[in-house]
Amino acid sequence: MNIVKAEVVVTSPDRNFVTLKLTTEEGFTGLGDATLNGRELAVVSYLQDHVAPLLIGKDASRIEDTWQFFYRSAYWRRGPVTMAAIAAVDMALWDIKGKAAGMPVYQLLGGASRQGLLAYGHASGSDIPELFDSIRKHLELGFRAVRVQTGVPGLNAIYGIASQSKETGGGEARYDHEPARRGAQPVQEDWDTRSYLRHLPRVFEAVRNEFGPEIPLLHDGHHRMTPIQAAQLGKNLEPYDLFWLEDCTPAENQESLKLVRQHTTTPLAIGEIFNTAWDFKDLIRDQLFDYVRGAVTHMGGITALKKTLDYAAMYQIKSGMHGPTDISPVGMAAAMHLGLAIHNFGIQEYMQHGDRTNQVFEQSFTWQDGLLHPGDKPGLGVSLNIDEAGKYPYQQAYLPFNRLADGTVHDW
Ligand code: KDG
Ligand code: MG
Repeated sequence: MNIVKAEVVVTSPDRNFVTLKLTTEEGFTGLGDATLNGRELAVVSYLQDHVAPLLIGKDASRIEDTWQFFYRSAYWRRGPVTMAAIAAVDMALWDIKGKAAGMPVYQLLGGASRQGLLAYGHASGSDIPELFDSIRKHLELGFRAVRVQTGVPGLNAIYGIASQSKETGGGEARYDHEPARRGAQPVQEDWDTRSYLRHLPRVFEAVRNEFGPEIPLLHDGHHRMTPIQAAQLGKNLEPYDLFWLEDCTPAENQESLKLVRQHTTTPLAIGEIFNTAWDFKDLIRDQLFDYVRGAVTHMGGITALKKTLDYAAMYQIKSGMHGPTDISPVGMAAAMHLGLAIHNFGIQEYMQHGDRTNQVFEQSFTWQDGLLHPGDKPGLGVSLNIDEAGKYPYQQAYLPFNRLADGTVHDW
């Protein structure tokens, strides 16, 4: 089952996506997501210049061997660009294996461990009334768990708060709407940790009072706290029984989680910016967190993330795979197949792609009663409409960044 064609498709329907498409001599095709938000073209070059030529003539059925070949033969290990490229190859090979076997990928991974995947949506508001409206809307949409992000008095623009985009001309408010971020320079936002730490527990108190104790609530700290600030926040949020507090400190300093853990029982999620099992290894062994945030797209694919999650399972640490809209529908499908098969599934992030994205990527997943299911089409269940993709060329876009009131750059 040799690979005869390796194409890299860049498209920007609602935001930029990078997709690897492999074709075998029998005519099977496989798709892999290689999207690295804000640095997309680096992965395009890595794939086009260094990976695609080596794929031609390779046996598509040898998934593990191909993974090891690309990881080890590069010599320069790890890093988001390399691992997104390897992830795309790995996903595409699983897709092909599923099509060749006539089975959905989750069957190849051991079959379903549950009926569907509990998914959380992103509720947000610049103030409490707006936040309540957004939570209500998510509950109406069928979400059974919600992430809560809120504006902070005195700050103009912060991570995770929906606003209306220029392009939708005042249509539905979304915080991820990339056209607002398109341009030659990243957008500057502002930050003040003390105001945030004072404000957030009041918001969660109000949300629990309004929506009751049952609904799982999540929050993303997005790497903005020092260890002691994170410890303080985790402790102050304990009465509101969070499902998780995510990325409370910058991930590079893994030791910091020891300090956070000593002070709070609020469950911790970490690792959406990690890219190998090695980034998680010591944290898992020391039981310093509760949910693995790794994305199939950024962790080197299904093969690598499954190994990490199997190791995490030995410590009762569960999955919480990253699933914002910068993970393409192909990457989301891969996450759903993996999440359905593993025993230690925790929750799946699900932000819902826009209509144009859904026209470019035809998908077979279902969303019912708050649960996602990848569907039963052979492979990953996603096909790429090349004509539609061609309508939307790459657009320069960056993630925003933060400055404090005195002008200091801060984690975003
Ligand atoms: O590309 C960056 C986003 O994926 C990230 O900011 C989203 O933190 C995020 C989340 O939890 O979805
Ligand atoms: Mg996050």
